[in-house]
Amino acid sequence: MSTERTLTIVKPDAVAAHHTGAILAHLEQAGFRIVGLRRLRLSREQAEAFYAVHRERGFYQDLVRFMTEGPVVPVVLERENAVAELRRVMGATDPAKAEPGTLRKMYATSIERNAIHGSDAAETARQEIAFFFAQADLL
Ligand code: FUP
Repeated sequence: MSTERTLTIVKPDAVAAHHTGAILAHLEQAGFRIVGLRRLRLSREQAEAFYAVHRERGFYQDLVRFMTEGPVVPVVLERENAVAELRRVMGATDPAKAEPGTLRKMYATSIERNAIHGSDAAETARQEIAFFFAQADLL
């Protein structure tokens, strides 16, 4: 398995609860290298575009409202098998179904306010990384 990159976002709930540092420390200890990091507040248009795949779903407008309620911390992570490994340490979308020790089990409070995003496939990761970062800023 070769080195791979993926995108995580510390979501507004976890940033507001001061969990950014703990989440990043957990990811570094899990073998991820941080190769890009920003802190920003998404506009409604940006959040709609980022989650466009879900635009027909009933939860879409609530999700957009949540993702724009405060700052987020998008981070590009690198390690072997990064996409699958991030999904594993992040845990299930619904914290009630997440395994003990996963980030969502520890920090999410609902299926919507679930603390952290992780790309779901290599191609999605490439698109999501380009959404937030210029190639030259990934070191
Ligand atoms: P995940 O890849 O685990 O983040 O999950 P999805 O791509 O299925 O969903 C993306 C985001 O939509 C979730 F992180 C939270 C939100 N969501 C809801 O708010 N309600 C749902 O029923 C499903 C997803």
